[in-house]
Amino acid sequence: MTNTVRYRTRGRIAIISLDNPPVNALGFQTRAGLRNCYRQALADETVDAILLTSEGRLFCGGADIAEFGTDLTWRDPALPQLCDELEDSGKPLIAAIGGMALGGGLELALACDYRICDASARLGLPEVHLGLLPGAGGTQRLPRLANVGLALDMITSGQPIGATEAASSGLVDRVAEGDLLAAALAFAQELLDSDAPVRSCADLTVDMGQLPERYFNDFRAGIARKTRGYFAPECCIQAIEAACELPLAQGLEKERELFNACLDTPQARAQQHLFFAERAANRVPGVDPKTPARSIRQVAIVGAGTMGGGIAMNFANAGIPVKLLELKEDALARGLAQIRGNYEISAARGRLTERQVQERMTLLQGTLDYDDLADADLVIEAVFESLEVKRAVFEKLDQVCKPGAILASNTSTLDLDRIASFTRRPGDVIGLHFFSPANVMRLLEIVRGRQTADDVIVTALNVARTIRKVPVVVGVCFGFVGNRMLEPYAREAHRLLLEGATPAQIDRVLTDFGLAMGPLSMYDLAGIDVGFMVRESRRDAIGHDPSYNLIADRLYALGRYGQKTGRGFYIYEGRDKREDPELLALAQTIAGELGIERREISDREVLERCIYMLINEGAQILDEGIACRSGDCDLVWVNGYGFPAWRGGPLQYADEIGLEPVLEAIRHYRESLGSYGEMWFRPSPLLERLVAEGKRFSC
Ligand code: 3H9
Repeated sequence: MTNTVRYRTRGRIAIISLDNPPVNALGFQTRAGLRNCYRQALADETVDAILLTSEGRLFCGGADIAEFGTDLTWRDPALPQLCDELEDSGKPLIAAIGGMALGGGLELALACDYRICDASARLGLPEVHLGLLPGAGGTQRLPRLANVGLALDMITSGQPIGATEAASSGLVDRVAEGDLLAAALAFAQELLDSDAPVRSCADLTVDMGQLPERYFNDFRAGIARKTRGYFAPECCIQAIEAACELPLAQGLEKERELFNACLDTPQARAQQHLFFAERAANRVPGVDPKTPARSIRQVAIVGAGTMGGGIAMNFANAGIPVKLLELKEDALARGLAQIRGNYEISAARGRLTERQVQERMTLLQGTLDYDDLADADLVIEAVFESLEVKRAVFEKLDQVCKPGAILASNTSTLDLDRIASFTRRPGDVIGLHFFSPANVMRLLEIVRGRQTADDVIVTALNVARTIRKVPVVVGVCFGFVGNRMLEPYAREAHRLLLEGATPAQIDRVLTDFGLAMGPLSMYDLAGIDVGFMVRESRRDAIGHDPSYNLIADRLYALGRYGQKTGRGFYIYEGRDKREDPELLALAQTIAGELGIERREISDREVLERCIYMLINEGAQILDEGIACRSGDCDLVWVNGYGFPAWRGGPLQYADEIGLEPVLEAIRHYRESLGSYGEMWFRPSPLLERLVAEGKRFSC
């Protein structure tokens, strides 16, 4: 017995409880403790049945992810062997599941003879989010106990199901009403009274009769877009196919083979890096996490444009009342209509009921009067990106808002400390930078000003959790983390056009690398006019390079703003886009004007110049302390800019390929690109230091 597993008896029933806070992860010690308790119960003649349950708020969060990559994962008893041993119990073994049963936690339960859960239970196999498949029998037992369709959905999506669905699919035998332990003991007694048999998945086969022809291939095709670039989903499907074709023991062997094929891969490391990075992002150096947060019951948004409306929807979706302020009646009406339109689209797609649409709209109240914001606990400004416009808003907010209200700006580039200085309460001012569309994108950059109070930061982190965003706390600089890293990446994409690459080549190279969208398509979508305005405010920082995004400036002058005008880097017809010969000619003309030699550009050069410059800027940001951890930069780019999660983010990618080749390539371009190279290809001192010390970004 160890202190992470408890053993006790009630009459002739043994109760084994996982007690390994915070999530009862199945590390080596817990597995060993569980096996000892189980063997003790089997050996004890006074015990007729065994309950496997847990202390704490959840049943089990699965294998201990921190053990992956160490020999502890396979130290006896490894989780698959432990599950196999439970399967052969000889005495009725009942899993009593309270709260979450995830991954290896659910696999333990599947190996038991019977399962009972409470009404709030959530059962899932989320290994695919870690670049893995369930490796302790989940792919073999789930389709046998429930059905193939449910197994495919749960295992390839990683999404958990609730108690009702678990019961109706046969995954659990009973849902407890009231106290779980009492119900589980009663269930165990019932089983004993009725001489219920021990059961084994080995006796079950998957019913293939109901499956249409090409079932698995159709399923593959159905998820192909979502799983583009990922390795694990295909392994999940192959393991479930094996469950349909092979006896349990052989299916388990196949599962182990596939699990091992995933375990030690860059993708698994990348996805696990993101798992821990998301959790670490909630810890802000210098801020005590126990600092009491302010309570946020009423929110207000200034500006009912697309961004303001999207931000407002996040709060309405979380059941928090929102006031939406605009200066003019028609702008307010347009903003509210756009929100309603978005909800109606969700309803038409079956994601919301009409009633939910109504409920959310009722939480949104439009106003033209700043005085109506007096009772707001949090006000988020989402107005035009100009310091003067923001000054007017913050001066007004300072007058009308109650003491203790948090005043947030959604600025994406401006100096938050300047914005805070427009008020008499800079400690209450913070940046909450949402990404468009704000009701969809998961990222929230929380910008910590020089004077932002600790409890305001802690509150912002809580707010992010409430509205289901991934928060990353960043410092003040132009563009914070995301847009600052975007700058060199995009600069290279624009410059490569002048040197001889085409938009289609550049976008293809980066989407093949895994980005959701190529940089030039992204600028067409975001608006060439928007990029131009940002550059206008930064001419002092970029003016020394006459080629700096010049092609985009020319497109702006031609009124070619991208998708919204039907022409930008591409020509658009509806959603289709095609290459524009005029753009190619324009690139040639500009190159001629600036004396840039045009040549054939290799795909490798496109990739290295864009991605390595992105990495280099990330390093610089880390060195300046704008981001606290490399994982923070990675979270920003994965959740806000479509960087492939299976690569773990730009800095994790650099760690994976090695920092030395990155540094070498930057030095190479510094020399080979002449004065342009000298201007921009400066290795970050942090990158140089890490290479010299043989270290990586993530410690
Ligand atoms: C698996 O099971 C493989 C098997 O099929 C085969 C094996 C051979 N391990 O998220 P929270 C830590 S793979 C280690 O903030 P919540 C987490 O890092 C596993 N640590 O809590 C954090 O630490 P810190 C499949 C873990 O209440 C703390 O616990 N399972 C694990 O918001 C609190 O976490 C999964 O993928 C773990 N498994 O959410 C489930 N889980 O405080 C992964 C958590 O130092 N876990 N930690 O930052 C989750 O999804 C959520 O943690 C959970 C609780 C929903 C359980």
